[in-house]
Amino acid sequence: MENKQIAQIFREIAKLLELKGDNPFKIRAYQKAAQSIEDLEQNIRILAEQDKLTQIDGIGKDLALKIKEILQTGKLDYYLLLKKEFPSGLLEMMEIPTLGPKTVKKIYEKFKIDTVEKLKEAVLAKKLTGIEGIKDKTQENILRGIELLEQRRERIPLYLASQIAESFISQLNTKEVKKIEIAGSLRRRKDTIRDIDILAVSNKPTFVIDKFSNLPMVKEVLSKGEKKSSVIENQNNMQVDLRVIDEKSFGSALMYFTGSKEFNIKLRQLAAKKGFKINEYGIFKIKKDKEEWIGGKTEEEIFSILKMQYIPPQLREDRGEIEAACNNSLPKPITLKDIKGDLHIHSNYSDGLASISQLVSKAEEFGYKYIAICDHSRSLKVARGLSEKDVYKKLEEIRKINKNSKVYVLFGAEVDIDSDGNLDYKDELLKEFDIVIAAIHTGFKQSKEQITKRIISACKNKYVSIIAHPTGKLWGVREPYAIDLEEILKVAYDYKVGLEINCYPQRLDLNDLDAMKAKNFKVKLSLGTDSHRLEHLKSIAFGIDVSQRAWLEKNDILNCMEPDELFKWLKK
Ligand code: DGT
Ligand code: CA
Repeated sequence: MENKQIAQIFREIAKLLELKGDNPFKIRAYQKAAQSIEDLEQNIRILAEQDKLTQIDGIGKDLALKIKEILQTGKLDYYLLLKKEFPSGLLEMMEIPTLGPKTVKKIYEKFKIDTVEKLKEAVLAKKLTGIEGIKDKTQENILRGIELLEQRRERIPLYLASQIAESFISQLNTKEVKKIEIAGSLRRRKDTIRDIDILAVSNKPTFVIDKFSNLPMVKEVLSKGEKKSSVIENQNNMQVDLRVIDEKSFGSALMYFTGSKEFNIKLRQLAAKKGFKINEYGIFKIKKDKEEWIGGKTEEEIFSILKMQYIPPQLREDRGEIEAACNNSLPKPITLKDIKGDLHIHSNYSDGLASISQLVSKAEEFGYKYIAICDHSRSLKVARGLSEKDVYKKLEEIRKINKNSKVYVLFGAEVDIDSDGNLDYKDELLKEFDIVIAAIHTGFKQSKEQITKRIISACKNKYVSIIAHPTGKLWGVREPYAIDLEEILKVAYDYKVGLEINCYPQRLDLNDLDAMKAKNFKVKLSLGTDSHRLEHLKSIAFGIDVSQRAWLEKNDILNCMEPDELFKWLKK
């Protein structure tokens, strides 16, 4: 937790310095330090005690002192003073994706607007006029940005909700608690989560409920009874519910609160047809004038009484899984063991931080047989896209590494599709790569027809193997751009192009439903973490979640192929 708090303070300092119009290098230093601290796998307090803070990437003497001050006193004077210079609402206004710090400052100085709510009112009333740089179009953009921010408050992405849930569970998992499990959409591994549902078994329910309601990360208690409590946590203002359940009913409660609601309704109907009743307390046999409790301790027991296969939580959406479970034909879910490699990684040749050999060592830990290093192409200057010359330099290094590496490195590129549908490298260069993934990084506002056409023309290039993050969605920052997925899937099938399930936690793109569509069009899916740091490789787990929810099996996924098979497929 301390790592997170310190990272958050540094992030806010960076924002406040931006508001002040301070030195960009200083701002960048705070952002970089925040990221490094967030990615640390060790507790920062331990590093501080060993006097090793300056070994962290981006932490110099000054920042090390500031970290020590926070660890020793719980606060940072520099930050508190900086905060006093501006109303607190301005920081929140800066969270609006379309709004830069300069505009926030101008709006504040001219209109005294200092909260997101006041800003929304002003934009809706078209009152935000007379500022240089704010035109009608910008007002529309601000409104769209506010809507994105509101959505961001409503549903939280899976990775953040998981982190929050884990921190609750780790603090509650004491000797008084016999069992504790996550339920709800988080257990189903949906890509966004509204609230977190936790179930526990304990002989001391009041003790557990009290402990939960008083945890340090609880900002507000919404309600508190003997066996149930609802709170708001302080990191993302998420609601977290805890219910203490009788052991005898734990399976049925877990099933009920895992949902989905649609799944529950359908299963209840099926049970009724077979002469049973199910609810959160158990499964009951219906007899003439009474009902008899016959089970509910585990979910397995309930499925078995209903004579059906166990349905993994990821599938419980009423998309045909109940029927399949009755016919013994559920898909066989893939696991990390089935993944033979990661097909979308950035190295320090472009905007990644790790070198190719560091990435290879990390890939060994995952048991991978191959990885594809797909750095950005020429035109994407913000991401340090590679010139032709650098491409060849990279090829040389990869050849050397492959001479004695357990993990085979595929020489790859993430090639930009420009606004007319042309690729950023010429065919003569594209043919050199083992794997080319093509992606859109600009012109998001084009019409559905235009964007679809761009992607289709990339599919038709014979060197393109995969379309990366096909809808461009970036949680809280950008809505998906409009595409005609079915048209793209038809062409992708004809030209033997795979579509990516980008596993980057803010993306998850394609999502479950779109990946399911791809499967129905017999188009292969490719799991890529889009890693820019070593720590990102573990995001493959989120791609596995999407695959499971999409009913994918091993032969639908490119990275479940053995190396030889994959190389053959890539040659088309
Ligand atoms: P969300 O919106 O991300 O929190 O999604 P869930 O699925 O976690 O929904 P939530 O938290 O409202 O409820 C948790 C589970 O409780 C839900 O998946 C199924 C069950 N549940 C809630 N309301 C009902 C209901 O009215 N009928 C039935 N059968 N089940 C319900
Ligand atoms: Ca929920």
